[in-house]
Amino acid sequence: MPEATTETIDILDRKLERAFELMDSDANGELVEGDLLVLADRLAAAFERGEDPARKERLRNALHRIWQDHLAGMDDDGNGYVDVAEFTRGFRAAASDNRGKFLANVSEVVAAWMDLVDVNGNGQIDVDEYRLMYESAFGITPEDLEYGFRQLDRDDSGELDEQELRQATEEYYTSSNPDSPGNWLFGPL
Ligand SMILES: [Ca+2]
Ligand SMILES: [Ca+2]
Ligand SMILES: [Ca+2]
Ligand SMILES: [Ca+2]
Repeated sequence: MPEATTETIDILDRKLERAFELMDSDANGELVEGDLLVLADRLAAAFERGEDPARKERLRNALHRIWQDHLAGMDDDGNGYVDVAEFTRGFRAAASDNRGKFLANVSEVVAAWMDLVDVNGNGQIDVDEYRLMYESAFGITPEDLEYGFRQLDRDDSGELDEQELRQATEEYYTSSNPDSPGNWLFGPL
């Protein structure tokens, strides 16, 4: 494997730190399984489609699997929680050592999340739904949102389909390229 430059290391670390912040619901820097369950409840409560218990359960199950299969084993110092350094190290390792299973598991989390956001229920995410996904969570400018959406919508159809989301998820968690469209999965970095 060629040595990565400092710059390319930073972009993947930044994305993983962003993912950590998303998952650490009480923002105390200590990731435990309870954070993921709170996250599932919070997202389900934020969207009308989350009132359907099956959708909420799907997201909880997907996050539980991430915990069980990957995160639980990342607590290297055994202090009962995963900190951001253990998380970035562990995610990098999981994405290279156990890539197929890891990507299937994170894709299921993204799909379950998108299923809450898919207001019109057509199985795809349009720009209004994409906006809805972030406006409650982050202070993102409309320009950034539109730009990010266009990055992810590779075939310019005006909708993000499952394949586009899967590709974005893979790039988000594994690519060190600062220009990867998938870097925009969770908005600007
Ligand atoms: Ca926490
Ligand atoms: Ca730890
Ligand atoms: Ca839709
Ligand atoms: Ca598309």
